[in-house]
Amino acid sequence: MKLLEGKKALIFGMANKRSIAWGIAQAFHQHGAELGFSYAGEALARRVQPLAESLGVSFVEPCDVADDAAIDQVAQKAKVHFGEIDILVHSIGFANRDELQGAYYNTSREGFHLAMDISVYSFTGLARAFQPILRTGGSLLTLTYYGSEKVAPNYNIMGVAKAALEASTRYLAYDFGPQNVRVNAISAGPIRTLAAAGVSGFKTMYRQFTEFAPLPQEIGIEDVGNTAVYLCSELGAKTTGQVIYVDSGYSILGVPTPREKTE
Ligand code: NAD
Ligand code: 0WE
Repeated sequence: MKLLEGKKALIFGMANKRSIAWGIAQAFHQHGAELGFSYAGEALARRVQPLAESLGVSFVEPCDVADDAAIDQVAQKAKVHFGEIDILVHSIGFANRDELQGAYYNTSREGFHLAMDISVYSFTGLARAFQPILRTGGSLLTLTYYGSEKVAPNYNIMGVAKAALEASTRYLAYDFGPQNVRVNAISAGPIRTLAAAGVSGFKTMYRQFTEFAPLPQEIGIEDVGNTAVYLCSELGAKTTGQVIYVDSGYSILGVPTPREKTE
């Protein structure tokens, strides 16, 4: 059964074949959606173009979400290419690498602003720019992480940013409700992507994840893709403003404990 037949989806945040955005793109494609991709800058074109071609995607546009004019431009181009769209996926996050280690209180004002701008404001900015061409029954979707709710050592400013992103999801859901556009977030467990590469402590956390989680299974980009399909399809009708967990149940734990050590 194809759940997204006739729907047009624009996906932001593709970097390479490990990107969560790519997992979502593949799942949407399998479910019959017509796709468009946007990526951060020309440095990524070489990686994104072949992925787009492999799914027959012709709308592939750069957009630095720090730039209002760039957001307006991609919205204008999408209007020309698609007319209206049904789905917009925001799979973007960024903080300075040096703020993702050590004490949170060392976050600089500039680093704080940058992380909030790229990881939080951009979702709201995109929502505003695309509002006129979002079709009724459509969906906005963003990606978040459990470090928004509980302390994940080193996640620091990104945890604060994800908390604000989740709050934005609720306010946007309220705003877009009358237009019958739903707004949700997927909270994914740790996945080895570019954004996780070289992050201090990620390896340990990744290894422990499957020892602790209710389901002793790693999270893949295809798992996030499948949940994105459900949320953005008719199956997700009446769900808006929510954070849906794709985390093998990790977030239900009060006392994460390695299973080997339980009797
Ligand atoms: P990724 O590196 O593949 O994707 C992050 C994307 O953000 C990249 O494509 C990058 O180009 C883009 N980006 C950064 N600055 C930008 C800018 N100024 N303009 C436009 N795009 C910009 O890594 P990912 O893990 O797929 O991350 C996607 C989302 O998923 C992020 O919001 C991340 O926080 C979230 N997430 C990741 C994990 C994980 O463990 N990997 C877990 C939960 C949530
Ligand atoms: O949201 C993320 C990734 C966030 C991220 C990662 C980087 C690394 C490279 C944002 N900006 C940058 N900037 C860089 O220069 N995740 C959920 C993955 C992640 O990142 C962590 C984690 C987890 C999990 C950082 C510290 C601790 C845990």
